[in-house]
Amino acid sequence: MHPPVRYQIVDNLAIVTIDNPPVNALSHPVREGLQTAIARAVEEHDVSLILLLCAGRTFVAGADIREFGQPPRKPHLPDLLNQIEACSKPVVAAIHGTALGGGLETAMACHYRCAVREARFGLPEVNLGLLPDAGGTQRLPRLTGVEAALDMMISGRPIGAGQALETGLIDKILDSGDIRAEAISWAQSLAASGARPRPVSAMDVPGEDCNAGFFADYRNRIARKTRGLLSPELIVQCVEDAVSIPFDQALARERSRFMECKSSPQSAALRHLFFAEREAAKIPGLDPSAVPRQIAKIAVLGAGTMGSGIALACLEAGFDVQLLDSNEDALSAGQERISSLLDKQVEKGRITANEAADRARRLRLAQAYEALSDADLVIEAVFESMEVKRDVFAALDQACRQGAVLATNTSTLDVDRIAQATSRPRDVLGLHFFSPANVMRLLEIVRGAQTSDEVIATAMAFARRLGKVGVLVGNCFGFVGNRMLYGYGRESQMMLLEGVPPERIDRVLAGWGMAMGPHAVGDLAGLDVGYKIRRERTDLPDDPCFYRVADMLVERGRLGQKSGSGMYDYQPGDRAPRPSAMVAQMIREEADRLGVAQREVSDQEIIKRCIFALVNEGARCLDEKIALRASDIDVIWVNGYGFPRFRGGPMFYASQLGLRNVYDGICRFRETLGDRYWRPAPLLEKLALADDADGW
Ligand code: 3H9
Repeated sequence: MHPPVRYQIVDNLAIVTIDNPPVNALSHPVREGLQTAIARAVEEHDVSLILLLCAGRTFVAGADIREFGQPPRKPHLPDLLNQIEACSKPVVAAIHGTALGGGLETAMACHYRCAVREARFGLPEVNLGLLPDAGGTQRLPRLTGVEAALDMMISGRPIGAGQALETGLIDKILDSGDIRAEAISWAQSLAASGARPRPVSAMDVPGEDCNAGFFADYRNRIARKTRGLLSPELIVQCVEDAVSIPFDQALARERSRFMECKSSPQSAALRHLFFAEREAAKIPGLDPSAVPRQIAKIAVLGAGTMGSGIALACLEAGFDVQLLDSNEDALSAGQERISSLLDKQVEKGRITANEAADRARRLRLAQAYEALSDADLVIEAVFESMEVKRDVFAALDQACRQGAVLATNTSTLDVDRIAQATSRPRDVLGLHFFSPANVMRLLEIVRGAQTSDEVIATAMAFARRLGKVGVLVGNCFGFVGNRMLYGYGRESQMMLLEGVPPERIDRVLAGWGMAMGPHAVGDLAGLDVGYKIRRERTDLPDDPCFYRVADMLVERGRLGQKSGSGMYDYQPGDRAPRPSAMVAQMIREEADRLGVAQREVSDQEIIKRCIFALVNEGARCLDEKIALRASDIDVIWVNGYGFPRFRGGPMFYASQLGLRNVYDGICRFRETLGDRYWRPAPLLEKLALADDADGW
């Protein structure tokens, strides 16, 4: 095995190279190697300056996240970085790729920093429920000023080299393309000019932007985005320390706050998701020789909200896109939707006018299937009806070239029946996007019984190109996400009949962390969508209460925001939901008619009924191999359904609660609410009753 840290002398420079693929994380052997290398360079008389570089594709991308679950081993990163900073010879960091977390902290412990123009710099610990713990909360404000430092640490978003130079984070941008050669020559010029160690810890924090009210204002500004999270508040406290107490004391407090974060359930949940999202890309059993097909031209069929959103997502990823709809009005409405979304992105400064023009130019419109003859991938996004979709796929079979991938964006229907309408079911699969398709990160990739491994590999690669998390799921009604949604929605509907107002259910679940409450979501998505799907199903329970309130609203023309009223009332031009007296009365009368007793339902019960229903159905999906892994279910619910990231997804949350506790809770609901919906899933029961029940 090659050493993770190399040491080399070039003239008067000691060149220390970290080489720990894939991302040069600061694992224990790296820390040890760095400590030894720095000590050696200090000892060697001929060395006047130390240059720190990384091999491979990136500078250090952070501490080794896998080590957070293990007992800490010396040298600890904060101590090592203090040792680097205290070094008697100047230390220069040369950065390429991404300097993230402990990586950027390492660079800040060096005395001088240079970077290639494409390099990026960030402290993304907040995304893992953590805060920078190797002096980052103290050194960054000293270099960039308080506000810029807070913005980087609270958003977790990296900045580019230009901004890093402007804010004082780095000293020089290297332009030649040969980072090693140019960094050596810059380091030598520093040595020749007699550059001295320049510890950041000895600098003053530029204080002009933190008058008395500054931190209070800052907290207010971030309150909505950081709702429910622990680490952002602790980051702000660390930065308050940076401007008010000596460096060493502040460092000790940074450490104790970091430990608080690290041991929190939130951080465990967020770290779980970090690995879960990467694990989702790995498909066990997939033929390793299955090479993704080349995708350049994409056709999207159906120019409605979903179709145009998918088209926009593909344009944003650089594909040529053909939007096809046989209805001319629908087609031009789709095009207008896309161009108005592009305009908005330009207005908000997210893209330049040139980028918008380039995207618009790559969009072509068509009305006839012949236009699809050269498409590499066709994504069907027409009306959610089996009959309609089968007709479409029979026509695609005629129009598309051999080797084209044929995908349906169905959100619930049987992908195999759709595939059977073609002569090439191996090329057919589901690509289930979530609305708005250019924004939502999730792509459920539905494997049909005959879908080839090559087509699955193509879809996984396609999801990556779109910047989405692709999760492979099996074929059944609603796949993983929408199948589980049925249980969640069912309980939120049942509780209405039991006398819980919709606004209370929404408030409690949003308070628990869901991005929105279920009734507000229903109004946003359109209640008619679920209504039509329920009409298509033949396997619904024989239960007059099942989604009764939603059905009544649709039958009264209350479809949600789009019709100006749904579960809630809306005022023109205002999307704020207002409780409706009429709906409250309608629900009361219907409960009376159906004989549903009104009961006191606690906030805890609201949460448990909705979330345990999810977990129970998730366990069935896992048992039936509709989901490959419990962690895939978590990735789906966090990225597609507004499940709070800081709770790690429904299955992780259940593990944290203890599967036995979840099982017991479900059994109690079976006693009070009956066993129609509350039979524990066999897998949950098996795991919960096993002696060592601690996860899936
Ligand atoms: C920290 O630094 C705390 C300190 O303040 C204090 C400490 C005392 N550790 O994402 P990719 C793996 S907290 C371990 O697919 P990309 C990843 O799992 C850390 N493993 O590549 C994957 O493994 P596999 C702060 C890591 O090119 C492989 O590397 N830093 C780590 O799309 C490739 O990853 C961060 O939060 C790690 N730190 O993106 C940065 N990072 O192949 C986290 C990656 O087995 N990392 N792996 O699935 C990233 O954001 C992205 O990985 C990066 C590359 C942008 C670097």
